[in-house]
Amino acid sequence: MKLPNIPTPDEIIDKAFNRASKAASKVRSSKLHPRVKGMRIEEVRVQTACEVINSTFNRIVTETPIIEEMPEFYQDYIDIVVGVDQYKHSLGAVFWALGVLKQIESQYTSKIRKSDSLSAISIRKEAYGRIVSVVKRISDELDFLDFAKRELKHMPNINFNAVRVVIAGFPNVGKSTLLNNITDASPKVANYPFTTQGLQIGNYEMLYRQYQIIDTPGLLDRSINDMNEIELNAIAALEHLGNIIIYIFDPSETSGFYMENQYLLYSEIKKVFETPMICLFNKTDLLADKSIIEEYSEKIDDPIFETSINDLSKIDEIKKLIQDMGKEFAQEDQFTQYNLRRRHRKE
Ligand SMILES: Nc1nc2c(ncn2[C@@H]2O[C@H](COP(=O)(O)OP(=O)(O)OP(=O)(O)O)[C@@H](O)[C@H]2O)c(=O)[nH]1
Ligand SMILES: [Mg+2]
Repeated sequence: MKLPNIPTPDEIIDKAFNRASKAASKVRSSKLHPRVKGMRIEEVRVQTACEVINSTFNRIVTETPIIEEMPEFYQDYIDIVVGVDQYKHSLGAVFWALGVLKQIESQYTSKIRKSDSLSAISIRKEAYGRIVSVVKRISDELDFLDFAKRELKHMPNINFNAVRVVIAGFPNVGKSTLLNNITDASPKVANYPFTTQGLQIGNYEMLYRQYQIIDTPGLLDRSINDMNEIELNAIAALEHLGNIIIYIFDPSETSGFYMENQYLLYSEIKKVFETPMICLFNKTDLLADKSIIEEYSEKIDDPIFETSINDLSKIDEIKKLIQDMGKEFAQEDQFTQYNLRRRHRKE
């Protein structure tokens, strides 16, 4: 997500006062009558300083997306990464400063106009003091918005018109390897758990429909209260993004996790989310006998595939199943987009 640049309070104030001085110099070299010139100089300084700051603040509030208007996944993501309350509070503070600066501008310019050249200077100084204190007063909020900009830069780009498939499972079971084989994405794959730090996304198109595959970091069968930011984002993806969940088991247990625990997590996901699921028993190349697959297959009602990194023949079957299961999702959106594109081309 691209958020606006946030200058520091000192940068904001320096820029405003510099511009104000330049505007004042123009008045100073003008042909105004000396009796009004002094007042006009101070009036222009206050006016310019307020306007310059307000144009920065205006840019910040208009370019920062309104949380409530975003899809739920983004709202959750922002909440997990930086905190929605603080985000709203900080934006509210910038709104507040905008309003106060407008008041200062009209109040002090009118005071200056009613004064004489000498007292105009002290009125302007008072206005400057108030301007500085308003900007400093929201320095924590500006600081937060700058932090949010950096943190949210890598927020994943979700295609809400695509059929979205979320890959879930324990760490190291082969989730990113599957994403790699199914789409054009090249996620990091390594032989130790927790390789995937954030959400990895890959896309493909099949028969005019778009598919987005979202690879999540490994989850453990533990309570939501014990989860870290990375795991919470994976849960947010399961909750708001997945039209379909692919759950990967590692029956070889070379990932370092017992099948029983992997099954517990699967049951938990099944209980909490109503999303249709596909199950993969992966790393079958490492299995001497398949009794463990048979044992767990009996407890699972969802479609099951036996997969292995050495045998990609199942990938097409999995894609075909995703296509069938995904028929009911996003179809209207897809057609609207398609028709719009066609109409656009005709015009
Ligand atoms: N032998 C074998 N190794 C596999 C298979 N699938 C994946 N691996 C290996 O298992 C390791 C982990 O694979 P990843 O795809 O990174 O696993 P992940 O589930 O994404 O792991 P996290 O992102 O840490 O949760 C890598 O070394 C893969 O090469 C398979 O079918 N057979
Ligand atoms: Mg991974």
